[in-house]
Amino acid sequence: RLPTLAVVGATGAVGTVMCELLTGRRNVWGEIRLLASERSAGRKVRCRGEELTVQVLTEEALDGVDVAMFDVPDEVAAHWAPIAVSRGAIVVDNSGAFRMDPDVPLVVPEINPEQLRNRPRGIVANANCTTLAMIVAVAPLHREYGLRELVLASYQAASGAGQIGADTLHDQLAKAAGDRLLGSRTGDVRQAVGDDLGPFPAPLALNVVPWAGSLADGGWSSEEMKMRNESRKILGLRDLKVSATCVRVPVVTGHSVAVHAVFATEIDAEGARGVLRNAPGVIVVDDPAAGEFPMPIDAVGTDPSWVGRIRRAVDDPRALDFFVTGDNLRKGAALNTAQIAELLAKTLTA
Ligand code: 2RA
Repeated sequence: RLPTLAVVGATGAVGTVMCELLTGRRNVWGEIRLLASERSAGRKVRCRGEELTVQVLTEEALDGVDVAMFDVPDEVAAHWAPIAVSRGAIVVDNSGAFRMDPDVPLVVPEINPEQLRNRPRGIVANANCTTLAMIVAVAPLHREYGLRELVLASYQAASGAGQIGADTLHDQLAKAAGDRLLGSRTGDVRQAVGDDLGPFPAPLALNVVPWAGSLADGGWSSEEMKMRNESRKILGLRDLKVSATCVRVPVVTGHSVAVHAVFATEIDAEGARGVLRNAPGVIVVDDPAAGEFPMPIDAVGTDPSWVGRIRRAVDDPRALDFFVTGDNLRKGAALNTAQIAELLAKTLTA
């Protein structure tokens, strides 16, 4: 019997991409069950060529599920994931509820798939989308050169804040369109965009907002702390120095990160390019003379992390600077979750 899969949170921005991925990827599942809140129940969603009706998430709806992919808010995951486990499922959770739990592995299949074996709580966590885009490129460089420090600046897309984030950006762009004074001394973007800021603390259209997540200690944002803590856990480097500045930019989908990585040994750009060309889940797009850079408009809808602008730091032969872009709804969320779930399916059917 092929395992039964549940998609919990099937109608959100990430859940929708999960259903698209299940249609396009090699089929390893028997029944697929789509679950969501009462608000979305009854909706019809095409998945794997079938039209499925979204059911309400209840304890009974989880019965018989072998693997459950969760994409719901932290508090919903914290409540429902243990229930799904108690009903017999292995949960792959895309929220932040369990990522730093020492009894929950934080898995990126290209980097630490062996950690899937040890899951005392029956839950496997999926990393934050900003961490994922970057870590897929950083890990192979770490294996080759020994990572010591990361200094990061993110350029995060609106859809990282969910469908409401993408909708808010489109609405604001529509309100701002055509007014050529906007953004100049005489054109007030705040006034043009109005009070509806959606999930963002300031207008995103024609702007960048150096904030994502909630306020953490010392003036850091929760998103910045996630980049630090999750990088340490995934790479198994408890003392890795990480400083991140997370910034929201007016891009619909595709998170980017400018990376300054310091290694134990000297590194050169061509050697790093070679390592990255051979790394799973990475595509090198690095020909500035030809105008080729990794950018969200090209990376959206694709699976890999796109890496470019690779150069050795001028002032430190052990440091490398590069730019990485990935689809935050795919590798940053739905794809990594699906890859983990597929590895679990393999062990269940072996
Ligand atoms: C964001 N990383 O982009 C968050 C969502 N997981 O807002």
